[in-house]
Amino acid sequence: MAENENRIEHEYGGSQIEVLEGLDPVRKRPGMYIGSTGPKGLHHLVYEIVDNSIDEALAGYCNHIEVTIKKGDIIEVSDNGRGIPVGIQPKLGIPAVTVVFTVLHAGGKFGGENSGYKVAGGLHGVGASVVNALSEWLTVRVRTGGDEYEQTFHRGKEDGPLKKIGKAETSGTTVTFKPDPEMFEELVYNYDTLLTRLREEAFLNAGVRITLTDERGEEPVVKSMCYEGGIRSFVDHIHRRRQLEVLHPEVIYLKGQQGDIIAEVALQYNNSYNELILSFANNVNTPDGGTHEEGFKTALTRVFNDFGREKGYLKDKDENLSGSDVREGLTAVISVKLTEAQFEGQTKAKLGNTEVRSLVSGLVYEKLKEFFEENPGVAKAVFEKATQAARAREAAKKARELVRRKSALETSRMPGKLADCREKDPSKTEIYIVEGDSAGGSAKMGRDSNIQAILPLWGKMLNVEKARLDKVYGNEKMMPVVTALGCGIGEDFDLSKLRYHKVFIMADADVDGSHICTLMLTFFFRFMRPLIEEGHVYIAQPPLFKLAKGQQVKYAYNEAEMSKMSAEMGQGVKVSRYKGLGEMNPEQLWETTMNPENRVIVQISIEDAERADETFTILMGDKVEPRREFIEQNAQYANLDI
Ligand code: TSJ
Repeated sequence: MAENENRIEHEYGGSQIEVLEGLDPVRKRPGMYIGSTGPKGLHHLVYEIVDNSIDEALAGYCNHIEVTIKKGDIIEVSDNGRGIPVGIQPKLGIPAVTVVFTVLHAGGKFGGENSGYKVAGGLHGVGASVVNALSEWLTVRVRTGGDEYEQTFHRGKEDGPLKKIGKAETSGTTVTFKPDPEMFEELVYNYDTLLTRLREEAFLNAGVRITLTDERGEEPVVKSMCYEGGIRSFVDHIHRRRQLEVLHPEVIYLKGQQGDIIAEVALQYNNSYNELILSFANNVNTPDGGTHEEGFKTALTRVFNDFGREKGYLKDKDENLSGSDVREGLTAVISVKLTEAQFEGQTKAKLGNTEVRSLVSGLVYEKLKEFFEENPGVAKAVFEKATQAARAREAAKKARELVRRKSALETSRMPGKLADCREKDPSKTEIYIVEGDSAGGSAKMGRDSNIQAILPLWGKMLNVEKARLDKVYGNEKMMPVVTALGCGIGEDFDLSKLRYHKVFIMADADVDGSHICTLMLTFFFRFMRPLIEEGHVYIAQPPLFKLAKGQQVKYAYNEAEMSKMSAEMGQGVKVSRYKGLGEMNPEQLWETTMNPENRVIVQISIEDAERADETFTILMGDKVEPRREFIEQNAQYANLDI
């Protein structure tokens, strides 16, 4: 029997027979183990390896993790921990390190009781063997007990046994791997994606230094991150990056422990109208929240109301502040660490452990109340903010009722500029939201009026950043969008009333156009989030170039495509660049951008919208200098992504 195979006992026909199982299942169904074989899965490989070093750091034996993207998109992860044990694992009779890389789900188990406090673990928590199975080749080097060891693998199978290769002055583990082109659709790593995730890890693990190096260009790009303030620095970072003005100078930090659960909360208020709560369980983001977030929210509302009544901020006649009132302008990071995290929901993005709810709510109630007692100035500022939010909420309710009454009288009239489609079944219809009347005109003439509706936008854009719900109700640019979509906004939002299941934003492929896209996405993100979450929002991609040669006409959507096409078409090809949608005649617009048969569209994910929201905040910020710097740094993003 091969050494790298895993023996699993199965009951079969009353007698026990032994079934051999290696890493083949991983290569047969990679999606089961890493979620996808697209870019997400590719990046997930890195996190799986890094998580092991994070565990070592949490156990208290490692404080530096280096991640390098080498030429050819080869990844190297190195730490200064104790080194993966190289001793023979009694049950399988091979070195523990070999077990880690060749046996499914073996990660961390060999350490027994002394293996330390293991909490890291990605969405799938499957570890090094899965990365090994999905790598064309992988090398592990371990420095421990004064010696250096090495073992190499190809597609999950060892090339030979673990070898001693020399002496070592220090201890640690280095893993180098090349993702297998047979397994992944895309093999190129995105520096920013890795940087964002690793920075998050650095925030969540205070004091651990994480260095990311990109060696693919001419000069290496190095970013080293270490935050002594942990999640406090995280909140501070978010406020700085978004240029938000804070209502109190210090980030409020609360920490508590109960049994083997550790909970940390960092929060600070800013003068915007948005709430941003990021929650993590064992360093894994939980975008759908769960018990830690619930505990936090309940306690926050209770602190405001109890403390507000005690101090007279809330009078007897006043109603209680609502959850959304006390979270307006709040940025919070919640991080819990526990041995047996239960992730729930279809995407495992929600924490389920009930004991966490009471720990977090108790912690926040006690400690935040105490903080407000000791810092009356801060308490006053945040109470004023929450009270104003409550007033705005009342105003929005009135505005909404006004709109409702009006539309009841007018039998919910559609906006005058909407060119509706004939089909009434929303699952078959599309709406194109188009900036500018001239492009709108072409779109109206070029569309398939059976299923495609066109809504031209006009007038001055609503400053989404400064607008609460009540402002949206009176806005002449955004209300037609709200009316045409038919599903309301904010708490009123009802996706079942959506009048078109595909919502396209169509704008010029230039800086202004990308700005419009960003604005619209931000609007949807803030006021109609489920629309994006359920995948109804798309961006139409008009071509950038037209190539003509005699009767032959082709369109290209980027420079590279244009060069390639131009070469293919040979001599005498005339290339023209479209400056805007308005330059296209209706037939061209239909053919290149709106015809479902051959158009190029981009479906917007919640992450895209979140990024737009962040970009937007920076673009609309009051301070001019950082804005220019941001645009310069993100010029590529502005042109390509939106
Ligand atoms: F697993 C892995 F290969 F993916 C990997 C593990 C990759 C990298 C880059 C680092 C590590 C790793 C593992 N770093 N540090 C450790 N530590 C242990 O495995 C270890 C060492 C000693 C003991 C002990 O009880 O003495 C226990 C453990 C779990």
